[in-house]
Amino acid sequence: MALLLHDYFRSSASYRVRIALNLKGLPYRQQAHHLVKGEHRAPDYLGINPQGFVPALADGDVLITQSVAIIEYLEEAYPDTPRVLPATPVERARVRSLAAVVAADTHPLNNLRILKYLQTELGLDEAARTAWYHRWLKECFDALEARLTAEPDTGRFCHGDDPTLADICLVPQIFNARRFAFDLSPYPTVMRIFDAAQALDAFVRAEPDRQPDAE
Ligand SMILES: N[C@@H](CCC(=O)N[C@@H](CS)C(=O)NCC(=O)O)C(=O)O
Repeated sequence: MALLLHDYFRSSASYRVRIALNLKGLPYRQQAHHLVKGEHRAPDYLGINPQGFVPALADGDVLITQSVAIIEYLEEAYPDTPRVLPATPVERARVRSLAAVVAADTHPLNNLRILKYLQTELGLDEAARTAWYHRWLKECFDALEARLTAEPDTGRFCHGDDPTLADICLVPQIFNARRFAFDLSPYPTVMRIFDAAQALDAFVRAEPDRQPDAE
């Protein structure tokens, strides 16, 4: 089997790639790197990804980092698999734009190294760190709820009736929100789409607690 995913069960960026691989029916092996134990900063892993992030995907001799780049690679390198980007440039732009609300503008503010920095360098206590986390989740979900409710291309999923990159980014962000006790009740459209995604085996199998390294 050619595909090897470097991941961690709780990593939402890795979770995105697991969903995409499952939707595409591409078999893959996993190699876990325990983030809390700092295994992603070990020299051997920095040789794979000098940024010290999971995920990274090895496809034979090809090594790709950054979850959205990995998913777009899979889309292009395996064109006979189910698509996670729609057909037209306008539709693809909408899907990428929704995905970027999570992947570009929210997740980078709330990942492990930022939370560690707030704690160890800025001395913020747990309540302040949670307030930070919730602050950026609120901006994210307020914007997504407004867009997904108003825009006519929203369907059963974020875009139409099939899952796309936008849903792939949304679902792990909702898992993060729940883990940090963020109230999702003001977001009925977002949660309707979440429920639609969770009805699919490809999303369920990618869940953090179902991974071999889950604790
Ligand atoms: N933009 C990157 C973000 C990757 C990322 O932040 N990964 C997190 C886990 S979700 C990580 O490895 N964090 C390590 C750290 O913060 O020290 C992607 O989409 O792949």
